Amino acid sequence: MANKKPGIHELYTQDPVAADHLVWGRQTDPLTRRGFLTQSSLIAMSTAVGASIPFAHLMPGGLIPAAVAQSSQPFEIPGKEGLIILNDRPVNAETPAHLLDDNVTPAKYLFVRNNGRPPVTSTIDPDTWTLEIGGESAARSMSFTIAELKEKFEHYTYQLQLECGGNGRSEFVPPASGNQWSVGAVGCPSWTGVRLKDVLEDVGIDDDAVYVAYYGADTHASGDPNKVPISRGVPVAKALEDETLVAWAMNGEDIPHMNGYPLRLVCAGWPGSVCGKWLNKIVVRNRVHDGPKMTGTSYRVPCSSVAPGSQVPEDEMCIIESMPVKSLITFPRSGVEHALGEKFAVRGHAWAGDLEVKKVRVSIDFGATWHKTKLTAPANRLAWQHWSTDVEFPEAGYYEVWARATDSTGKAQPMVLPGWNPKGYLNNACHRIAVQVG
Ligand SMILES: Nc1nc2c(c(=O)[nH]1)N[C@H]1C(S)=C(S)[C@@H](COP(=O)(O)O)O[C@H]1N2
Ligand SMILES: [Mo]
Repeated sequence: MANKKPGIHELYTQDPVAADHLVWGRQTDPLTRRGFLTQSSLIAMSTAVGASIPFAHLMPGGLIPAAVAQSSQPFEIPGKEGLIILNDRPVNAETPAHLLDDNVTPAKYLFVRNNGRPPVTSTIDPDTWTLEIGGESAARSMSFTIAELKEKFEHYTYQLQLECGGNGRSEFVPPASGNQWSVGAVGCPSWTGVRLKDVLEDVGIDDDAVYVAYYGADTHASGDPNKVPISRGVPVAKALEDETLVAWAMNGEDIPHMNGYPLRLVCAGWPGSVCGKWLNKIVVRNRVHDGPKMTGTSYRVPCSSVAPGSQVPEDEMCIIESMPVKSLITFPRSGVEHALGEKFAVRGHAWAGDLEVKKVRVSIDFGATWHKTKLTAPANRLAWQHWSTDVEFPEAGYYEVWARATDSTGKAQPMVLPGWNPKGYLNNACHRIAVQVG
């Protein structure tokens, strides 16, 4: 991680003073905030705006060029639209809640969470791409081309939700390092592929198998070819569920490059990090997998709750399994104006990790009273569900609409922040939108 170079945006959101120092070459004058771009940062800045900057010598220190700041888009991600880019090295981008309104998330609106450098598009050939199966508890080593997977095993299509374990991280206090996701590191496209269980049955797995893990073709952010950016896994039982897919298609088309083209694992309901992108290897392990991002504080939370800001010993951290119950308000967008007396239609989705959502309720009085909504059944297991209702406001003024889902075991979302944890995972607090009624 030490060698990882953050982009301009990440630098400025995380530590503006240090960013100034880095980009502007020296500490800027605190009064005038005027500094001097070094030659190399001038080049970086020009690259970011896509042109030379004639008056660069007059730019106040610490200024993020408006072309970059106003759009909050340092660059475009091919095939994506309207995403908020949180980091450009590696690329991490989330979807504003109102763009997640579709029941099946379109490719252009699926968030991107990269831990390293994706394989370069020109090096990816779906015809020669192979998936290797191995590991100490695989009965043998085998390798399949995508054509062989398609030919040998039955195809399945499921709508499966994907949510980053760190979704909602930006709200934790004290703050947790990492991408400052708001609510949009989630989506629920439809995936087509073969069942991992069918592939593993064909290869054969030994009785001592404990975990099934993935490797992908992306490389470490530091550029070190000997380092793996991420390799995570799940216990055998989760890997062998009907809905765990080795997928080559999303919404009936090739998977977008940034989401794992040409092959990815989709193992829904758990942190998105178990769904290996650019999938080229599966290992069946005789122990809990120990790849990068499986250990330490990565995708782990204190086994029992701790005071915010605590130091938690490693052996008291537990691997995150099923994600907690959660919901989103996807219509209307926050900040909307509404005429008093007219019905106010509100809707969104809800999901609950391995479980189903039993009910979603909404409140317009900061959680004092709750109203029922109409909730649909999931398209299939591990797909998000849709809820909708009409709300009436008693008088003009500022309101917030809060949504709160309850899972099939009766557990509801917390209205505010759930348990603090060192890396800021599992924030399933109620989503809320602002409404001006006039
Ligand atoms: N090979 C590989 N797989 C990966 C990752 C990665 O960086 N490399 N990121 C993981 C994480 S942390 C998440 S949340 C999901 C994100 O999937 P998406 O980018 O398609 O939305 O992919 C997972 N699979
Ligand atoms: Mo993630």
